[in-house]
Amino acid sequence: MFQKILIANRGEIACRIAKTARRLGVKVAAVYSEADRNALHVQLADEAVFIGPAATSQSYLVIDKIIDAAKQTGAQAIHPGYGFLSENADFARRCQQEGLVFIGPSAETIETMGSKSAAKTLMEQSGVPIVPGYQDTDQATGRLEQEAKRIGYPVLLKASAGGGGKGMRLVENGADFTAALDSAKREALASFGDDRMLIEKFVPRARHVEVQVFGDQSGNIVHLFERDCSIQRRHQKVIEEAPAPNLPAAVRTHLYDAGVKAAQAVDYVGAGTVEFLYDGKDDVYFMEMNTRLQVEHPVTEQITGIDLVEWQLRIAAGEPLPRSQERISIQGHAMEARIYAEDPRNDFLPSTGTLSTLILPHHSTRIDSGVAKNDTVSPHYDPMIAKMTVHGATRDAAVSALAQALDETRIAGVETNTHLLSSIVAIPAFQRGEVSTRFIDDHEAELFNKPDDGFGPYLAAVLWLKAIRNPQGESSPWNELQGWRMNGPAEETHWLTIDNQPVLFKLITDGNGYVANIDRTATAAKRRAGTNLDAPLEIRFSGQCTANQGSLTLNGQTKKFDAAPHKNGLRLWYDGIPFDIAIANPLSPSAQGASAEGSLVAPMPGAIVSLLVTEGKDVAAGETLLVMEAMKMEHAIKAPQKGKVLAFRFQPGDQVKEGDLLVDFKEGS
Ligand code: MV4
Repeated sequence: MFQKILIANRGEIACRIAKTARRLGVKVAAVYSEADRNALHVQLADEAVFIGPAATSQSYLVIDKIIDAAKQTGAQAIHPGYGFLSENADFARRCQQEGLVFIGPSAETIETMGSKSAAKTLMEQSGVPIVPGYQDTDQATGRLEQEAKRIGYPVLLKASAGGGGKGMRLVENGADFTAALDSAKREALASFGDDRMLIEKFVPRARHVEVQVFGDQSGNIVHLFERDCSIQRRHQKVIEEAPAPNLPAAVRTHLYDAGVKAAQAVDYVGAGTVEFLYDGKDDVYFMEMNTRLQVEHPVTEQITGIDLVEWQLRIAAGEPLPRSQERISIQGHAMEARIYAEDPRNDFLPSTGTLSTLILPHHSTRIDSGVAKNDTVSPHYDPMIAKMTVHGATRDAAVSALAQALDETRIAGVETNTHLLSSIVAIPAFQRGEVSTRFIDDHEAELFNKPDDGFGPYLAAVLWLKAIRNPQGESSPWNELQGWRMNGPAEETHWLTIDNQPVLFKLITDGNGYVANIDRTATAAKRRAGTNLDAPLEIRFSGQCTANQGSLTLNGQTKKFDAAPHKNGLRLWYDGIPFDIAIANPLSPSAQGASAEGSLVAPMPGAIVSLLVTEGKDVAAGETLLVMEAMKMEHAIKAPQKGKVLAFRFQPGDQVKEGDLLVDFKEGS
């Protein structure tokens, strides 16, 4: 076994690899960028090497810096984790030239599998089923069009160099072919610098099933069963499980056989994943092979009891596969959910900020995370906060455990997909194992509808404000804003923002409860409460609250809630459902009305991609003014209302900070 390895990664996967290495008595050297000085993966390592600025192109992706770090620390091997340099054939080759062990397959294997068309051709020759299609070198438009017709519409265009759905287009009929081809090629060229295309018959409502394989240096190959990763959003997996539900026994056997055959065809060494499309009936088709450890490997670890990183290290060190196929078996069912810092209601835009609250379940749940409370989610890296993996005797048990784990999660300071994940797990079709790649689209209404929040969360927020501003009755600067009368019922005032309007809550103690008197002019509040807009709004309620939890009784119903500071307001989990409530500062001018400027600032740090209108131009509400790129995604900045673009403050290529004003804009026309 190695004495020391270098982990060329960060975040949860770097932490996960470090834990296994240390358990095996292998010393761990980490690398870290400027943004990661205090990161968990650095704390878990025996030593760490600084490799430069936060931007990955200047740190984690620089081959020379990683090789230097390995030499400097005397590491014998490099574990690339996933992402970054993990599927970079040049890097694997360079390790070899420098006398370092790359923990993964050969550079040739990485190269072959890196080209979708080369991989498909090889798989076809090796007897692995592939989706009927065209993956040859002749890329003339006429030829591609002719092949699409032969295959039969609908077809899917895929970038040969691609992945993650980039450069992918569904073409329903011949009339749309050339336009779709042009746009797919353009996207592929921009993303991969390579616009070669392959064409496939479209498999409707496909499922994504993948086989975990392992090979050793003597040519032995085994599989560790399959995972189902069909629940995805924008080609990003969000829930994975093992084994795949509702998979007929014959399909399962066929799948393992195809996975092992694929690995054999490239003399596979180490951990690999062979991805297949399953048509939901009798057929599976090879899609691609990932020549690395996958994010979702914990579900396989849970059902097999095997530490996949340990196997990777042993195999890279020259040991044989630790177990033969007969000695690898499935125990129960495992499910993983990925918690991301992103906003599902805003097109899954990544959300940066400080994890001011981070409470993850600790009973019967495996947590893989690379962050701690008060760490920041930066725009430079993948916004995954944590993976939670549960294991049950049956799939039903795993579903319940995952539901509970998600319900116990409390994160504030950034937006997260936690509630979306809870909603997915609550859908009966999911509970029956009826998953497909269209699952999130098919259940959009149930998954994204804003819950009917009524007035409860706002009154809970008032109780919370009361608790944090005056915990033991001592005075605080906030109390100075509050009315005070010598003889009369105690009256407090609290401001909250409802539908972008500041709303005044006057709170009068009345017996064991309170009467909230809500500002007559607060039309948004009244609309929410469903009252006559002219009537004074008085609500009787009772409840109690500490700094982080409370209960509220309204209309005879009592609801519990948890609360935490969130950005400039608070996040409430009212009856288990998260609500974000902004606290209005009655003294600030922006509280006088919704700020039109708000949407013309950079929502996160990034770079300006393009300016879409000329300065001085009149624009309609919602018209896209410019495009910026942040966290590897393009984001359109739109006119908040009808108006005129006076000036752009930045040019394409400029870097902008979160909150930077991007456009001088005049409302009206
Ligand atoms: C497909 C497909 C249907 N038919 N190929 C490939 C890359 C991946 N991110 C999406 N891919 C698909 N390839 C054929 N011939 C459907 C998808 C697909 C998908 C696959 C797995 C999981 C989620 C998906 C969501 C949309 C489309």
